[in-house]
Amino acid sequence: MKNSKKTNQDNSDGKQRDLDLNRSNGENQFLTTNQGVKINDNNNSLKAGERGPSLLEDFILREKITHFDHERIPERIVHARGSGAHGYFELYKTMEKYTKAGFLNNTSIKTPVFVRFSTVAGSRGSTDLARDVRGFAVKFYTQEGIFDLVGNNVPVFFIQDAMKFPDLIHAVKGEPHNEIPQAASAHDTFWDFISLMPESMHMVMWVMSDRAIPRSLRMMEGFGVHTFRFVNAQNESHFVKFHWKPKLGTHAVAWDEAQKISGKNSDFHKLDLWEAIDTGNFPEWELGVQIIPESDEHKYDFDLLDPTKLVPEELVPVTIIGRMVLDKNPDNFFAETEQVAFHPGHIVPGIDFTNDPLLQGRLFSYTDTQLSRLGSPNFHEIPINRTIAPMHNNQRDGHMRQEIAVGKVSYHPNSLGGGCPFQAKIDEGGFASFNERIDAHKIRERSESFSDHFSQAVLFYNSQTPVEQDHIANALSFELGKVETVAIRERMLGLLNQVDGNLASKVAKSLGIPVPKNIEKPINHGVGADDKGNHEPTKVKQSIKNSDALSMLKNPTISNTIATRQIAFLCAEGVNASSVKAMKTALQNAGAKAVIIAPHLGTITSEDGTAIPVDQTYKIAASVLFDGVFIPGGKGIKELSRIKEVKEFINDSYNHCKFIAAEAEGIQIIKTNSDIKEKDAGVLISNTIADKALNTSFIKALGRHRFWEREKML
Ligand code: HDD
Repeated sequence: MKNSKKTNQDNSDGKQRDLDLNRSNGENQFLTTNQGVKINDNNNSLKAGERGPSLLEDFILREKITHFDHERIPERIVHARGSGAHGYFELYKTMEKYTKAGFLNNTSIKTPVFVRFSTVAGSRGSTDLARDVRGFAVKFYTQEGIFDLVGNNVPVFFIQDAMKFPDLIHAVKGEPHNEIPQAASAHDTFWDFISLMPESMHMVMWVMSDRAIPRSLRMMEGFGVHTFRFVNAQNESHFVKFHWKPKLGTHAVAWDEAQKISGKNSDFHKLDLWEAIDTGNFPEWELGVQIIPESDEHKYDFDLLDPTKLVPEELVPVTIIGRMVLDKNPDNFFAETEQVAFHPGHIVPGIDFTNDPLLQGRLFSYTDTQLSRLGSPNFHEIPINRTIAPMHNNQRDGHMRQEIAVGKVSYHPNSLGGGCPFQAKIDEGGFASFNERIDAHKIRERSESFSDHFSQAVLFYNSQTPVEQDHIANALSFELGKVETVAIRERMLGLLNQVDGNLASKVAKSLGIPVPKNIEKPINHGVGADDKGNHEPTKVKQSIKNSDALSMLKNPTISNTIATRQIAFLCAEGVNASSVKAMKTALQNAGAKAVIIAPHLGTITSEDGTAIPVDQTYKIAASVLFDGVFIPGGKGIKELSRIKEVKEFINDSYNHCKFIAAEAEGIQIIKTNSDIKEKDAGVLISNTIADKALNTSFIKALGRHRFWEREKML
């Protein structure tokens, strides 16, 4: 099937054309069985008499029920909940100097991609707004085969060695006796494990930061995490770290907001991505690389092979090399988003692995998990997974095999098939692993260069703004407050104290216990890099003290656009139409969306008799689902004082540090109908109807996303 597209050079819609072969549409068609027999009655089973038992011979009923009974497959062991989208990647400038990968050499090729974003810990039906890492997996359908960049929205990982991965996941998932809690790390087993694994401290800082509660999947960074290799045509290798930088900036919600969103709309992120693509607001990321020559392998005060470390952008700048645009929603969630199978081991010539022990373990795990999840070694034939590059080999048979391989030869070498399919020489595109020299003893140990567990946790914490540091302390107070075992809380305070004394004291205060002076070593293992007590955690002096790129609020790539932001207009009968229209137009011109909320659906009538269509009622809308609030003027607007949801709406917006604007009579609603006592710079008001200056300053303010300074006033 797929061989018909082998010579395709215009790659941009190559995958879509490939998927067309499997797309079906029942429009204007008869209903049939799976065998193509037209069905005459889809409402009644075949019975012995009107009130009699169903007959076994009813092949239509049996087929329908049997298929239904087998509709589910095991959910992913991690990253079970996800959202997918199609798109393309295009290169800005050739990377030929570093890699021979075709899609990174030729700027005229648009490479089709399929992306799946996910949470990690929760089940398929869990909330989008869990405090969690987000998966950021990209499948590039290149002309030389599939390249999967299976990353996260956090650039480091909890553990250094894949040997600990099952332990980490067992600890974070719902506890085995009662499967509680769902999609949450705030429980004993997770923090028990973490408190015994100081190597996790850097990642813990990220996960306790607002990075773990993104405003949108479209507004988060992505990272390949491990150090990979680029290999060029001369067989020279460079180390490389991959970064995705969102065009809309990196933004988060507040923790209280996240919890409320989970109740109001647990599909918040999924829907946001879907609607953005559906309305033509295609999300976009730039791909950046940090390239490090082989000769610099030992230059840094951390080990490039240690996945709990990042390479600060101040040491090695990120070079932007291309962009990815997501421009098409999947047609079918199960066929595409659920069945897509990523694997860090899917690489193409020009890209290679390093000896990062976490990456090495992943190389085994992903095929293995697809075998149990998708049920067959033929999962590469599922449409979303199949390559658009030519594919021929001597692998045969197995469950659900689709390919009809012709001929009698299925081995190599052969003479009967003329030696085909034949091996490719390197200059014909054949993959050859980078010929790194390895001369070593077999050992089960970690390198001493992996034993600094705190320096980058400190670097991350010190690089945050005071607001962000407060959020980390609050998150830790929440999480450890839910931990029941006091010894675990104490051990965590001991570890936090090694990151920052002030942070540990703040959390200790909330937990009502002192920061322990000496942490007692847990009885089961040394709190060291290995169980043999070798390489106790050490703090290495970092060559840099601060990295702005680590802070969401200081990040130099932060974007001030308000494109696709949703702004709630609190309206009622008798609103001033000009006030609504002027602000709506100004927001729309800046790319944002005005959502009219009123006591009932249909239309409301303005002061001057204009009918204004209503988008949502106060029973449905909630502040946490919006980015900002506008209360227009108009005599009828005082009616809002009688609607109890309005008060909650305004107070939540205020408490979550959102920008609020009000005009004329709308100001009175803020004054009398909320807890906002003092004017602050995040509340913008004007007595004039359709005030251009107010509209402009509101748009500018919304570009800052949040008025976090307000937290100090609350
Ligand atoms: Fe993993 C899924 C990312 C370590 C084993 N992982 C999975 C997905 C992402 C990541 C984004 C979801 C892919 C999708 O949307 O289908 N995983 C990471 C990152 C890691 C990491 C960035 C560290 C840097 N993972 C990791 C280790 C192991 C696994 C160390 C095992 C040794 N991961 C899996 C898995 C999953 C998976 C069990 C579950 C579903 C799947 O693979 O397809 O094999």
